[in-house]
Amino acid sequence: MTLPSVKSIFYIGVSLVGLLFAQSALASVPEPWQMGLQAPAGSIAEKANSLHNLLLIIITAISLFVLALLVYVSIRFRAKANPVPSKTSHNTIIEILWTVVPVLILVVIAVPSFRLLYYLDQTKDTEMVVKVTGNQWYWNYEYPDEQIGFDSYMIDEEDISGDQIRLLSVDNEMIVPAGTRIKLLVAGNDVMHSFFVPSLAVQIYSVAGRINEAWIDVPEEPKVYYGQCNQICGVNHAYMPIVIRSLPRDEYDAWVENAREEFAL
Ligand SMILES: [Cu+2]
Repeated sequence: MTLPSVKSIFYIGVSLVGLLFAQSALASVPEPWQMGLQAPAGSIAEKANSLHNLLLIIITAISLFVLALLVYVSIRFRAKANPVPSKTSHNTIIEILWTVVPVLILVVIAVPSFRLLYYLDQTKDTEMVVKVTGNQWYWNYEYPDEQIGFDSYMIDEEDISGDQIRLLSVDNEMIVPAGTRIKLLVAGNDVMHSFFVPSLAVQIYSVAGRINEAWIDVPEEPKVYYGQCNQICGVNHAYMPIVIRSLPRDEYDAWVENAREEFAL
């Protein structure tokens, strides 16, 4: 069987599992008993997802191979079947093989891995900027070009209403236009935090005194993306979620107009 067909069978399997655990089309949010990663959104997340799928095939094959070898030697060379053990200490061919083959496997992994790293490292062709600042224990979002800035706090459990999600919904969401490439400038105000939105495959540290740069590709379809702080930052670390809501351009423009008054810098 050739590799592509193994791969396609694997992807069909993954898609079937995906269907079983289908997520809400309107939000990227962790699901109870979720299998695998959240559905990827945007070009970075799609590339990260396919790298993950490739690695899954490779590590599964390696694990099964090692298991098969262990089972084989445990049976073939057990004391009963092999009372006089071999005193072999060297075997040049095997030593070359177990050096060269892992090197080749690492090269196969390194190529797409570096390609992805360089892809997400270059913040170019972005259409707008949002500055994100981590605080104990909330996020602050600033839109420098629009002169908007506001804090974003988690909604307490007792105040949850409607379709809000416990531990994930916030009072002021980061609103962005759908189908836009956005530059994130991530800074910190106190201890280290980490801005992490799994479905967009963005995770970047928020550190006081420096600005880290990242970018996200927000897909065309309006959606809500949920994330959380991903760096232990104190007693309320678990209570500073991230919500990015993408809106159609006209709704976004209306929001900006309103926010210019409500959240003027
Ligand atoms: Cu934290």
